[in-house]
Amino acid sequence: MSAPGENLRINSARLWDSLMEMAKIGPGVAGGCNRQTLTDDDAAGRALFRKWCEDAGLSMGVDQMGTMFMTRPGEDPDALPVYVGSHLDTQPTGGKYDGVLGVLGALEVVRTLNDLGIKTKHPIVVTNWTNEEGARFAPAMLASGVFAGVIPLEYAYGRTDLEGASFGAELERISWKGEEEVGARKMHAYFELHIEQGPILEAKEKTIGVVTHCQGLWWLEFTLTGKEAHTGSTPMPMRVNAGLAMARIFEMVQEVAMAAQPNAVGGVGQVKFAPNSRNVLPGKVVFTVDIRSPDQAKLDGMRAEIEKRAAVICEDLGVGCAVEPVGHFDPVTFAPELVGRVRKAAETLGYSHLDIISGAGHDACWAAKVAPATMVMCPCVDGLSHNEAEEISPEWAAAGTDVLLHAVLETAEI
Ligand code: HGY
Ligand code: MN
Ligand code: MN
Ligand code: MN
Repeated sequence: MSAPGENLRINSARLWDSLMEMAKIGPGVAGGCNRQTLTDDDAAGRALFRKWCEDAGLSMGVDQMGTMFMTRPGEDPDALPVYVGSHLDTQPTGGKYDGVLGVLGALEVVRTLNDLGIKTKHPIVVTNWTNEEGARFAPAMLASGVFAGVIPLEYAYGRTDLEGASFGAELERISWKGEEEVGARKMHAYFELHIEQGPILEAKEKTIGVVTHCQGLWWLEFTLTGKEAHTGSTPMPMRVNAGLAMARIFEMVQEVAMAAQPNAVGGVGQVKFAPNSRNVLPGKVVFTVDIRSPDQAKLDGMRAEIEKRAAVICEDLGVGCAVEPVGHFDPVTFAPELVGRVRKAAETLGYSHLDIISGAGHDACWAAKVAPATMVMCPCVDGLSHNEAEEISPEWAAAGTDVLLHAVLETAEI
């Protein structure tokens, strides 16, 4: 099928209006969004997205993880669909575009095809994956991980948030537990548009990221056991200080990640002290170490070194140390044929572009396990994301969605 012409573009104003409308649901306190997965705000965002899709003639399917599949029929009923999606859930202090651009960009592709009366051979399925962020329920990319057959459904249902609510109960509570068996759907291809969430494209003044790979990840949940005691009257030598062990492990993770440069990262975003009282030494400290690299050996090597050195740190302090991997995927190579279509689309449309490895994880990483998959990226201001100040320009949003339109159309075949 010949590639679509350079004049085929999406409706940029309509896309931007939809982004701004969705951003009003679960607003943050500083201009971003707090639409965490399976909250009432998430349910409201899902309802709005469903209305927009049904107004565009799409029919809804929902699987047992609550993932929304909105189908535009194809001319060939036997042709496997082309899936195009991302996620509507956000971080607690998230931006307006992380995930949302990919879902509403996919909807804009369909809206544009409707405007032009373009029919495709393969159906197109606009997809909203449940719990991509992993902020409330670890791990990230939970629903797509179950879809790819890597994470068991029961394990996912049993995941709990900091208040002890379970994923399965919350999915029922907001009435988004579907009947479809997770993973029963087969994909012809999967595309995901996403903001870069890093500084490279903006710094190199490139409009489109042609995503060839995504770095791999480990989330290691540490549970350190100390002895609760008075912070005032307990002599230093008598302390079994889990908080001190935590601090030394944080410093060590930084050291390991810096020693693994140039393509490695490591850090901690969440810590839970118990009893979390100012004048009680913590009896329990729970935190998740997040390490990533596009290099498999480096990724697994960092994990081994961190676990080994953490055990020594804790032994020195008499602190108990348990580690549980709560998230993992290996470095991902996206489908070269689809990557080539993204690159060609950027060239046809006259957008500057750069091959890039995704620093952040995405549902595309699990989709790539079960189908040819790839991503399209656009820059974000100062490379900032997972921050309410996350910002992109309407031009970047439109450019990314134009490229998505062309690559999807070439794959879904007119
Ligand atoms: O953690 C990630 O990379 C994604 O933002 N969930
Ligand atoms: Mn995302
Ligand atoms: Mn994110
Ligand atoms: Mn592995």
